[in-house]
Amino acid sequence: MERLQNFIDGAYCDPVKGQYLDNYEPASGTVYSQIPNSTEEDVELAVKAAEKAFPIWSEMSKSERSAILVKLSEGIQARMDEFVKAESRDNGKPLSLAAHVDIPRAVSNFHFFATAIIHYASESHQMEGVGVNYTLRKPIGIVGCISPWNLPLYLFSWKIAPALAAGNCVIAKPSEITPYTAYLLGKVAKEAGMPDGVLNILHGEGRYAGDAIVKHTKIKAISFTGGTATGEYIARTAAPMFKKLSLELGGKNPNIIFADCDFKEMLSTTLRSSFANQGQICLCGSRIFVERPIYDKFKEEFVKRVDSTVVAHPDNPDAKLGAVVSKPHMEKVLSYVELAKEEGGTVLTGGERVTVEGYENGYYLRPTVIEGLSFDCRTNQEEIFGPVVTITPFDTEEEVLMMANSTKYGLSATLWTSDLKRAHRMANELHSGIVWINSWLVRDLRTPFGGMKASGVGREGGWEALRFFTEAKNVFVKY
Ligand code: TXE
Repeated sequence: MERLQNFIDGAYCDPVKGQYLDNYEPASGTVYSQIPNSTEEDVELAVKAAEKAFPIWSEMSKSERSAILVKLSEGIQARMDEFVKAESRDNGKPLSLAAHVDIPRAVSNFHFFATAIIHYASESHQMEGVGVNYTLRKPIGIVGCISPWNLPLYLFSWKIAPALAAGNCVIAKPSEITPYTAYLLGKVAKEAGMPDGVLNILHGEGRYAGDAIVKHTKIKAISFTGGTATGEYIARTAAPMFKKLSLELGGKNPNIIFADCDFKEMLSTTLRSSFANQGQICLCGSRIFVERPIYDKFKEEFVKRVDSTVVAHPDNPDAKLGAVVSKPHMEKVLSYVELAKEEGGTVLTGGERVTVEGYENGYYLRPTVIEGLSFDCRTNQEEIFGPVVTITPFDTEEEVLMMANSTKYGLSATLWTSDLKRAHRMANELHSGIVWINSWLVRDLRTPFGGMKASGVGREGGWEALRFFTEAKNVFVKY
């Protein structure tokens, strides 16, 4: 059985206490490797390595750091096939999705921040006749990056790239459910010439390794992506320590469809925004609101397309959906289908486990569409994070805005209409950090990324990320 290792101080190493976790392959439901279940002793080793490396890394010129991050980006690109297979095997997503989305985006994340840091400048404020202010934006020091299992390397790199570019040393922990691509990254960083101790990658459960990172007094900022409940726990722990916190949490995103939309384009995009990555993207539009005049037409067309969606082994080139990430998560999603029925919903299609021949123990679910629920029932208020959407008709803008804004979340929203005035009006009123009009998941890495309310605190992307990973210092000089 392959045993993964932590990557600390530029070398792979076993966990100090010798504890390991089983790592499952969702497509077959079998254990295929083991990972360190790291403890505070491992975090301490990583912090010591990061402390030693910080002067070297932070005093490097931006262009030197940039060059190393470009090489890191190119290193992943050169190993595309290895990373794609590893990601798909670890997460259960179709190989095609890992190949077209996950790993190319990880390559882009490193390349984007390798170039952004070159242009990252700070301000100066002139006080006529008195003096001049200049702002220094210096690296924080040692930062912690903790990421989830749904887009493993994509979100892992989305955090560590700006942290490294800004000159920080990083203690990073991927999800214990999908550790493999982060594990591979260690050697790529080494080969890219990253000094030992700059990037430290630890594996293990959030309650042990994750908690130890959050609690360590020398780790001055935490960038976290994951569940809202976990984010709340981390905030309670880190707040009294006055750590900088970036929290990217859950979502329950509305997909609002007006009768005047481009129906064909809306339908094909809505299939993606509903079920991409088995619905395990916090940006998925899981609550679909359809203006009444086209509700029946939408329902008939959408359900027909969902019915013909191929759920198969991730290696199958026809697979639109692979396996969901774990058995507990599969059971959680199925429990929400049962809840929906109890709340009065009608399952129009899906709602059950799929048996894929030869992989009977894999975690496969049919994409599911449910109608007839009230907008404020639990199924429509709580995050399911699986291939399950609800559809609900509406009559007026006011009504759909009220329903869309009724959850505790505020991450993203999608809006389909040909009426430009209505589009701007709605975008302005929706409680979300991101609004896609006549599109979904179009991403410009320069834009502020994140949500409001229970979807998180702070923003990632572009200058937002570089500002998070630096401390601003205002210096005034008298003439
Ligand atoms: O989250 P968890 P998961 C959300 C998504 C879903 C959840 C799925 O909505 O609810 O994340 O990811 C570590 N101290 N988003 O189940 O359990 C854990 O080991 C420190 C939203 O993985 O919160 C893992 O590495 N760390 C997001 C990471 O936290 C702890 C996009 C996430 O685990 C910890 C993706 C603790 N006490 C998923 N407990 C967005 N908004 O972009 C756990 N961890």
